[in-house]
Amino acid sequence: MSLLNEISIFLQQGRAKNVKEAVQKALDEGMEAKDILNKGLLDGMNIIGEKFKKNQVYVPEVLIAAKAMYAGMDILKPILTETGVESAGKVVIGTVKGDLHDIGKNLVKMMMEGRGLEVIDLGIDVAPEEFIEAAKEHNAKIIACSALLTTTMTQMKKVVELTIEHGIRDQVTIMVGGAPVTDNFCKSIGADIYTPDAASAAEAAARVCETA
Ligand code: B1M
Repeated sequence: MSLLNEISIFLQQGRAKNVKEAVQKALDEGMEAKDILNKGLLDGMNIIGEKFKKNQVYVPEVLIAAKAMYAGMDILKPILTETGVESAGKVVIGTVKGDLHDIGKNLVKMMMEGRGLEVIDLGIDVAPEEFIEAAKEHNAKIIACSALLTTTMTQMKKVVELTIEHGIRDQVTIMVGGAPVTDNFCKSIGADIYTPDAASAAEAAARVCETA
C-alpha cells in the first residue's frame, strides 16, 4: 500500500496520531505537501463524505475523521503557507450563517495565507452583517464566503445585497465557494468570483489583490 493511501485510510479510521506520523513520513520521503493534502488527506475525507451520504458512517465518525484531517493539516500548514512575502491584501473569510462546515473554508484560508494574503477568519455561522462589518473594519479587498449546504448558500446573496446597502460594493470583491455552489449561482446572486477548490480560490484572490 502506498503511503498516500495509508494516510487516506488512517484518516477514514479517525486515527489522528497515525495520520500525523504518516504525513511526517511522507514529507521526510520528499513528497510534495500539496500531493499529501490532495491525494492523502482530501482523498480520505472524500471517501468519508461518500459513506456519510449513503448512511454508512454517521456524524461522530465524520467528526473523528475531520479531527484526524486537522492533525495532518497541522503538519502541512507551515509548508503550504511558507511565503516570506508581506501581506499582499486582506481577505475576510467565513462560513455563512446556519452552516457549521469549516474544513473547506480552513483550507481556502490556509492556501490564501500561502499566497501572502492576510486572512481575517470569522469562523462558522457568520451572519451577513458580520462579513460587512469586518470588511469595513479591516479595509478588506475581498469577502470570501463558504457554504456546504443548499439551505445556507442563499445567505451569500444577502452578503452581496448588504455590500450595496452599505455603499462598499465597488470596494470589495465577493468570492463564493463550497460544494453546492456553482459559477451560475455566483452570477445569479451578483457575486464576483466562484472557484471550485481552495487552490484556485487562493490563486484568484492573489490576482484580485495584485490588480487592486
Ligand atoms: Co455535513 N453535509 N452536515 N457535516 N458534511 C455535507 C455537506 C453533505 C453533502 C453530506 C451528504 O448528505 N452527502 C450534506 C449537505 C447536503 C446539501 O445541502 N446539499 C450535509 C448535511 C446534510 C449535514 C447536516 C444537515 C447533517 C445532519 O445534521 N443531518 C449537518 C448540518 C450542520 C450545519 O452546518 N448546520 C452536517 C454536519 C456535518 C458535521 C458537523 C458532522 C461535519 C462538519 C465538520 C466540520 O466542518 N468541522 C460534516 C461534514 C464533514 C460533511 C462532509 C462529509 C464533508 C465536508 C468536508 O469537510 N469536505 C460533507 C459531504 C461531502 O462533502 N462529500 C457533508 C472536505 C472539504 C475539504 O471539502 O468543504 O467541499 P469542501 O471544500 C472544498 C470546496 O468546496 C472548496 O474548497 C475545498 C477544497 O479545496 N471550497 C471553496 C469550500 N469553500 C470555499 C470557498 C471558496 C472557494 C472554494 O471561496 C470563498
